[in-house]
Amino acid sequence: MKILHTSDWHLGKKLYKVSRIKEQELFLTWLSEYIITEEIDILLISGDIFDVPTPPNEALKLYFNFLKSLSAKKQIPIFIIGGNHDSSNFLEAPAPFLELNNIHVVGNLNELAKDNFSPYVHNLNIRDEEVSICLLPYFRTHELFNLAKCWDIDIEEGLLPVIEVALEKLTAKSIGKKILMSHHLFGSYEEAGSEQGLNLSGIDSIPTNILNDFDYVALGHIHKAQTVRKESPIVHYSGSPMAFRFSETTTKEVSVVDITDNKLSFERVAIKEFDKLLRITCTKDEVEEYKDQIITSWGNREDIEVYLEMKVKTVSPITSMAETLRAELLTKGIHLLSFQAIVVGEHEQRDEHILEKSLRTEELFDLFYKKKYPESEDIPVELKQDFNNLLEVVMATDEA
Ligand SMILES: [Mn+2]
Repeated sequence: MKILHTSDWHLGKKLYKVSRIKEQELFLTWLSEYIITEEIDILLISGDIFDVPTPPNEALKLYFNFLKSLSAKKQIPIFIIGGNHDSSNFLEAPAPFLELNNIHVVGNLNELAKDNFSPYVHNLNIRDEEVSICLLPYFRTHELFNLAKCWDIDIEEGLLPVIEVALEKLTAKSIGKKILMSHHLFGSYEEAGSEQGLNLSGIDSIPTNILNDFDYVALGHIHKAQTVRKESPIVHYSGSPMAFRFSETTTKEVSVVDITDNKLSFERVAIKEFDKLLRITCTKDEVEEYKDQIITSWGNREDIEVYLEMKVKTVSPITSMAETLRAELLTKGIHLLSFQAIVVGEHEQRDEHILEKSLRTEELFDLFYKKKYPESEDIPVELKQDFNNLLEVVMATDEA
């Protein structure tokens, strides 16, 4: 049995007032095709479906079109929990219709407080494997106070016992391999920079030892994909499918959980890139050179949207450069979203090559090769393979 875990779509989110709907649609098309070709049995979306509580029409359309087209092609159970950006009522409003298509949406803990577990625990048997999907949507402090009152829990020492009891109640109803979906901060994590702060009074991060009864914890909220615990249980943030800030440069992924012979394992799968967010900091004299480089590497790309953020250090104020540059780059399909001229003293005008910092190692290698051998077209396949192998060895050593 295969389960795909994703989160933090933030449908409708803009970058410097520019809509990302096109890329979000490309991602959802990719996801839908991936689910079909890889024969995924269950889809989990761990919160922050939308960027704002009342999303724009185009974001809503995208969401429902995705659910509809996937269900039409292959009806698999889909589980969706609310995140801190979602309005729980808004998300749950179409739930009765979605249920008809085996799509389950939970936005808050209201039913849990009434000891109605049916929205929160789903026991499934697929391909002769048993699994429970437990849904714990993003919750706020007052919801925990309410649960403490309903369940008569002493909260003098803090609210953690309430979460513990909630998890115990969920696992008590579970069978087979147990998967928990949640949208909170667990263990020690590293933020991507585009997350909104969470406020759960007195709890900065929920310790992962209260998750011991689960086998896999499918988290949302942190936009940088990462595993915060490797086993018993695996606790993993799938991350957002796209970068929301120029400072986010890590590969975007989804996670695929496999259950075979009652054994659970998981794999991180890179998403095809639908956009490129580039940052340049350079001196006024270097602008032309960088512009040409960007156009050579990323101009006229049909397959991705290219966005650029530029900081130019100059000793005298710059006039009109931004508009000319913006217009020229746009003819090559590159969107200059931000242009900032920074007036510095003569001695401060040091060149700083920030472009390199916004690239992944493989891309840096491409760039290096093109600089070194401007005549040649592409990197020879064998050389690239050797480089990738080397990279894997280095990464493996790093992790150990
Ligand atoms: Mn988010």
